[in-house]
Amino acid sequence: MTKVITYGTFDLFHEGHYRLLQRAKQLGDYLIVGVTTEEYDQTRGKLNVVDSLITRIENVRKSGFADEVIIESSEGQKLLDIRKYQIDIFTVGSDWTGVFDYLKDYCRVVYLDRTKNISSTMLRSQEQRICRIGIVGSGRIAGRFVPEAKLVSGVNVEAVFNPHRDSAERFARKWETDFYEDMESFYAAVDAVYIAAPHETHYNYIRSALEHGKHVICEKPMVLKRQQAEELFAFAKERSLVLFEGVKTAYCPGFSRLLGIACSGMIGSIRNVEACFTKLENPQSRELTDVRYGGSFTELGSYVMLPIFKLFGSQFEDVRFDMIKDENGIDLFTKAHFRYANGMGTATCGLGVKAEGRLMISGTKGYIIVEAPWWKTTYFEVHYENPGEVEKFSDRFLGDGLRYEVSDFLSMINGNSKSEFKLTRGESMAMAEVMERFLKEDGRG
Ligand code: C2G
Repeated sequence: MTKVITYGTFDLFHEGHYRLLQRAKQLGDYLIVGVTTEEYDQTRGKLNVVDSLITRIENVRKSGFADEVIIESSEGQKLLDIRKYQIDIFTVGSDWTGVFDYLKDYCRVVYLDRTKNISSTMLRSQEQRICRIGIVGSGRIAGRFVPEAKLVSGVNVEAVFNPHRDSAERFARKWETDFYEDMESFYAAVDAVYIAAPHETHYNYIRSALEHGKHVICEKPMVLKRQQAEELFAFAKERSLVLFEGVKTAYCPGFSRLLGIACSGMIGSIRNVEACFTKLENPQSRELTDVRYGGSFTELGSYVMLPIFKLFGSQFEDVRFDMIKDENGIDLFTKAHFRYANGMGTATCGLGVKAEGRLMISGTKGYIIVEAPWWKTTYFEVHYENPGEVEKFSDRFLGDGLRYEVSDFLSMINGNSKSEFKLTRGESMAMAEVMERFLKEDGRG
């Protein structure tokens, strides 16, 4: 008897799950299905799981393919199960290709093609929509989005769009999605879009996506003019569509906790915030060759402005810029000095000068120091006048961190806008205004 095993969350049971189990069963005579517990999903960073474990087990049973259902509650259990149940074949969808090759020493490993077009669940009780997300752009950032979105239950990365067909086709083949070079057919296939295209194309893509009734999450900087941000947010609101700016730090749990502690009064009244983020880029990169939209501040400014706006608000009294430029006039190292009624902020970023990537929040009773990579907030310390008195905090930041914004995007699409506070429209508009003032002062306005 050939024994087969597979594992999954099987949340919002849909045809992708059904077809996986159907083909898994065909691989042998006896199929064991491991269903993940809530705790294990938490540990491995699978977000937005809607159904309870019991419901998910029931839905697997109802499919009729499982001879036995077990629960998967920890990392490493797969190997134990393969020995315990004397498994001949381990199988899982092809979105995991390579990840479980280590099991080849113990049984055959088969990756079954994942099902591409998932639009709704097969739940007898109610029709749950699976949010079909399309990606605009097929570059480096788009590539980071797919594996992260896969770990958010209830979304399916359906398609990629790029006017350059070969780039879209290559991306689609790698990430097992559909691809489109034509905008209309792309929009027809999705419910929401993630825009990961060059900065200067964002406005037009957001506008057209909203006109087609699609929710939008756009990479930072969303737009480079305040008026554009105001117009797009108003248009989205008018159409009851979600539009938000993807500054991933804003959505990660550790950063939310940091803000909570900073505003709790532990360090007194906040008077100074200094954020620094540098990343030495290849001088031939787009960021360091595009004299119109390139440079450090358009690339990294959103990150280093974020903590200042979150802690002081976006109604700054004044902002001044200092920058180091290369021979083409591209800013290699830029500081934005913000003046508030009762405080000051310094946002420092650089693609051509290396500095310590640190976030420091200074108050009247103490200060908080967050070492690099503070933008993936995992650890920070609260210090006081007494150097011996230090409080330490740590949090998890899973994978590339985009899953948190995808999870909040989905929950906002599903109507609970509790995530709106993480990066408000007002803050995004203020960021667009600062970008606009920077470009104007830099003679690129
Ligand atoms: N699947 C598929 N097509 C989809 C979606 C999912 O074939 N459109 C497959 C997945 O590849 C997986 C199974 O269906 O083999 C269950 O998918 P999920 O519930 O999303 O589980 P997953 O997070 O992929 O976890 O230890 C758990 C395993 O790592 C699988």
